[in-house]
Amino acid sequence: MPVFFHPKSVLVALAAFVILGASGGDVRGHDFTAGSLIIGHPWARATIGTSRPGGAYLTITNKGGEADRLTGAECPIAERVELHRSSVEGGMMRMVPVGAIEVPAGGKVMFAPSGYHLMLLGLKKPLVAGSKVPLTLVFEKAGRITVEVAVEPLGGKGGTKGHMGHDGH
Ligand SMILES: [Cu+2]
Repeated sequence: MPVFFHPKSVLVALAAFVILGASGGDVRGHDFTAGSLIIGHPWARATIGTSRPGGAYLTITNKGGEADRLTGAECPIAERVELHRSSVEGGMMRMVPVGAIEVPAGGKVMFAPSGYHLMLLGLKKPLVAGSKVPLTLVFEKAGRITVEVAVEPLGGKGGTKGHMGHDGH
């Protein structure tokens, strides 16, 4: 007698494998997909206390044929979230609030300590390394996308120099 698998049980086994494969893995690789937008590895640097704002970073990839715009963000542990851009002017790191950030069709926008970032103002509790914080991104077309921001240790990426301009908040 040949061994016989019911086709359905094979499908179920395959589906389980795919789900496990997608959810496993480390925090650094976490991505969130909503429509044609992919939010890649949202992370924030841990804060000491709550007196200074937190900075959150991610990449937005637009696989669609239409441009979209990030117009704002919300975080339950911050009073408000602002979109900022850091730049070096005359040897000084400064940052300016930006109203909206365009994500071109087929393009990618990278947030990093020395460029675009999301500033978490009025923290209600510190950002603790190893924890995850929900963050809702608001897009003009795609609407609201909630992702989980992985909090990384202070100085974990690129040191703390990029955040010196935040002392004035
Ligand atoms: Cu900032």
